[in-house]
Amino acid sequence: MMDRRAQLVRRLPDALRLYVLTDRRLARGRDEARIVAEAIAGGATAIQLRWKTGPLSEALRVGREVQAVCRAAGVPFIVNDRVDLALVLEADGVHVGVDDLPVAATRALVGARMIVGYSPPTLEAALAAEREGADYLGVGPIYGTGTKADAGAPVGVEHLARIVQAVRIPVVGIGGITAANAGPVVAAGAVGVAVISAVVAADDVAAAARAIRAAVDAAREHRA
Ligand code: TZP
Ligand code: MG
Repeated sequence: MMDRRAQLVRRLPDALRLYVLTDRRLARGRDEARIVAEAIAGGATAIQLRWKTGPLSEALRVGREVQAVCRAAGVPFIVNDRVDLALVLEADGVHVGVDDLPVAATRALVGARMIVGYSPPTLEAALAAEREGADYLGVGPIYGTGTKADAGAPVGVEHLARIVQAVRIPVVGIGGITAANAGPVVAAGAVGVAVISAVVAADDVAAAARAIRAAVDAAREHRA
């Protein structure tokens, strides 16, 4: 019997086609569980609980709700930043960046229990993260974005392509991605796209997810 992480790792190239990250500030009063349910109805294939404001006890409560929605749909549930929260929730994965615990320390804490994602600021950091046990990478910001204040300047799809070619683990692009510009991200070799505002802030969350998913699937089809 393959363990849970091994099964997830094998599914990752498909599970990361449309990776939707929550953001309470952009949700216009709609709660995370509702946004996530609608995003999944529209075709989101992975969900990340991205909690930047408010107490962790609240994150735990919201995380349980979001996780239940993901479980019912068979969609991976990944926790951003907080390894402790991911462990308590028994999430499918945890995603860390330069301001969080390093990949090696994260892997040491979660063992083989869950997948580990990382946001590498450079090609060298991408290679190091792969060596240290990251299962996938999120590279960005690909395009300009107002969602993450410290995201830095856009890195572009050429930088993304260089990382895709250098590592064996799946890579998603993130930052300023919409249905209109997702194609080039996938054409550069990403398995999919990670999105916040284009889905979470949309009037019709399901329709927004559906449009981006269609763009990703079309670009993947074109590449195959
Ligand atoms: N990391 C790099 S850019 C970004 C993150 C979390 C924000 C992505 O949000 P949006 O609204 O899809 O540009
Ligand atoms: Mg982080």
